[in-house]
Amino acid sequence: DLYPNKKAGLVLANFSGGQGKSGVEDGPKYMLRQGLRQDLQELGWTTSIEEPLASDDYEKRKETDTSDVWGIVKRPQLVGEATKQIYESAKKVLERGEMPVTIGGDHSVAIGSIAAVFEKHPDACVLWIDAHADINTPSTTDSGNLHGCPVSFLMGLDSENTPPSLQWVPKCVKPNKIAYIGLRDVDAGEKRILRENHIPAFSMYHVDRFGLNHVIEMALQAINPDGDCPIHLSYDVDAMDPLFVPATGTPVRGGLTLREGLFVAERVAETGKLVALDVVEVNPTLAVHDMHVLDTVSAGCAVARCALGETLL
Ligand code: 6HN
Ligand code: MN
Ligand code: MN
Ligand code: MN
Repeated sequence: DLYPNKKAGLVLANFSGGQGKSGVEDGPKYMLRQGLRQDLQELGWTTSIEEPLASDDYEKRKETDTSDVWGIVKRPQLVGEATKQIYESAKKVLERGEMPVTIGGDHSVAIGSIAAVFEKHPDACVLWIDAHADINTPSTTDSGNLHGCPVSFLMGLDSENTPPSLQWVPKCVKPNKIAYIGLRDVDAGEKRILRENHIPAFSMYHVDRFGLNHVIEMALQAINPDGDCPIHLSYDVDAMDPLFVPATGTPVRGGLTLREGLFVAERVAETGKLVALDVVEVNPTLAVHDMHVLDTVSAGCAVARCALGETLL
């Protein structure tokens, strides 16, 4: 069996402070209401729930956080605290021998989950599935939104400008240990960082040019050439086309189809090396029709089920 112990710890990362729109904090609630926990249990997984953000009202604090007086990035204090809590929860899950499944929330929450995974598995690698590279630094970001920056903190880029509240983040991800698939909206500064660090980055152009199956093989080959490294899959649902995933904060047209999006998760499951999963950026309130909510939430749940082995026969 690919997953011999089949225990997952669902880390509810109901956090929106890495970007400006509210509603993304409700992602976990909607995915659970859609039946995610039961779905995983039907697949044979034992599930536990961690609520790292339950002891504080981060949404309320979001309105009053003024820690951005220190620089251009927004709400570094809030993001630093929330991601630290998520990190502690994911560590607990890993210590129990369970797989952390972190449900966002915006993509800044991956700072916490990935930091925890690298502490347990220093030889891990990251597959980052996204329309965006999320590798802005405090110097390159235009928006100041920290959900556009998690990778740069995890890599220790531009560390002289790391806000104090994020200085706890371990510089754990090396440039040859992360690969991207699905990119189509990458800022100029991010392109330079990707190029200068030789980070394997596959855009929608590469998906069209080579086909998704081959792109996944190239990505895995780049970060995990011997196939023996633990894999952290960080899945931003906006990697998929807004036709299938409309309710997300930074939609970009021309993305993966629903089937392509799920195929990535299935292929990662097939490696037998998945040790952690993030599903982020489901924002139910951005839906214009009820059907948009259902489409988006269902797609997020399907990513989790596929990554945890649903479709493998
Ligand atoms: N996400 N590159 C843009 C920024 O604001 O830095 C967009 C980031 C999107 C982040 O979707 O997780
Ligand atoms: Mn809300
Ligand atoms: Mn994105
Ligand atoms: Mn993202």
